Amino acid sequence: MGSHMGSHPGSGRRRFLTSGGALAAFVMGAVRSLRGQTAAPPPYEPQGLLAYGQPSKFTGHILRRTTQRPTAITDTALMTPLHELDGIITPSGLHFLMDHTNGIPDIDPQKHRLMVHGMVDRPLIFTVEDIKRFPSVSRIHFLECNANSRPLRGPNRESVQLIHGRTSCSEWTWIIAEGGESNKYTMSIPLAKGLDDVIVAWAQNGEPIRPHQGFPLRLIVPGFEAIRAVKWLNRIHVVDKPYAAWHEAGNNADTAADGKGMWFRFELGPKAVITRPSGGQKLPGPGFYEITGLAWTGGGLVRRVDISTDGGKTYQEAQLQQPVLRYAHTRFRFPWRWKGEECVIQARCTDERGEVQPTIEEAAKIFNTTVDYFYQADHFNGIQPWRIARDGSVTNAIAGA
Ligand SMILES: Nc1nc2c(c(=O)[nH]1)N[C@H]1C(S)=C(S)[C@@H](COP(=O)(O)O)O[C@H]1N2
Ligand SMILES: [Mo]
Repeated sequence: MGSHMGSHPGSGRRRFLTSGGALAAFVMGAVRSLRGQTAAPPPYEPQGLLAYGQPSKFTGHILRRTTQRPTAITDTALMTPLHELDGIITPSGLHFLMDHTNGIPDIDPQKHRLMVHGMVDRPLIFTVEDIKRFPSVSRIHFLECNANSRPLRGPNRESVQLIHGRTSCSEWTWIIAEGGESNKYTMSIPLAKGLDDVIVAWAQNGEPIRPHQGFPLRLIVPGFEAIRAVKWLNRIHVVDKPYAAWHEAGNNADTAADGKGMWFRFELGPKAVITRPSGGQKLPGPGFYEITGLAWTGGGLVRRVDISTDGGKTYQEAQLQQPVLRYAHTRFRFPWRWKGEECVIQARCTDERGEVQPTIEEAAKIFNTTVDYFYQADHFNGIQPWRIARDGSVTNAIAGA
């Protein structure tokens, strides 16, 4: 019966409904499987490591890392090991973590509530189960901290993880924004964006969102700096002007070339980062290598990525691996033969708006600052060069500059 219906869904269904023979067979089948169920032993529930699959013990070095020692009440920053990963999805346990809070709240989803109030017809309060009853959709989106990719210098700032690891990409499941911790994390988001594609997510990579990422509910604001993506979401207040809440007033106002503050500059610029070969790695000898990495943009789609192996004098187009998705990491690949000479490799992203990722010197002009001052810049998207020495070791060519 199953294959019959599968090949001709419409007519098969009609025949199934009208044919007494088929119906009789279905009822008998159901009785048989019900009997089978009552006789079956209870399912075995494995414990500990078997109940939730763990990585190989030989990959224990693939961990989030930080440049600063986390303290009880200040920022916690853990960076994704981009150089150890491939594809476009960040495993949930390796998603970067950036908190301006006093610890990860331990929220019981049964007790959690989401309130929507302010300029709405009537205020609404949802449980997590209410949220999950709405029609849902899942989409792949990156998050990137406004502080990512600062061209940091110094001994601990040599790797792609510690420079660019404040970005990760997940499949978020969501329906159609204050956090649940004690110091009231509040963010403003323009209403037009809210009605467009801001999402209340309840799942990450197919399972409930991890506590570090905002369990049980978080906001995702595709393409905007991740500081807007409120975790442990419990309140969406619809208002007619931005709040300039404490966390956004001091934290991320850039200065434009005319000297004015650029508050509420939400969208991230185009960026491509070579993850392999990258700082701290070593090429064992001359020969074939694939240059690969990730590109993304707050402008929507990555249009192209170009690779230079001569420090930016010439560029060639890399391959973009499918799928190429709006506001998602895009994997690029470029076949390359290293002849064993010293060289500088770098990647440059162009997005669908036609915006081209600037060099560090160009970025300094855009942000009206000097290259030396950049270690404090937000939204930094200058091109990151990696130097390959004759012995194959790879270092940050900004740090060495
Ligand atoms: N409630 C709450 N939401 C928050 C934060 C926070 O401290 N509290 N940090 C923000 C910042 S600065 C960033 S970069 C992202 C980081 O998301 P992640 O920790 O899931 O990677 O969450 C944002 N949402
Ligand atoms: Mo951030």
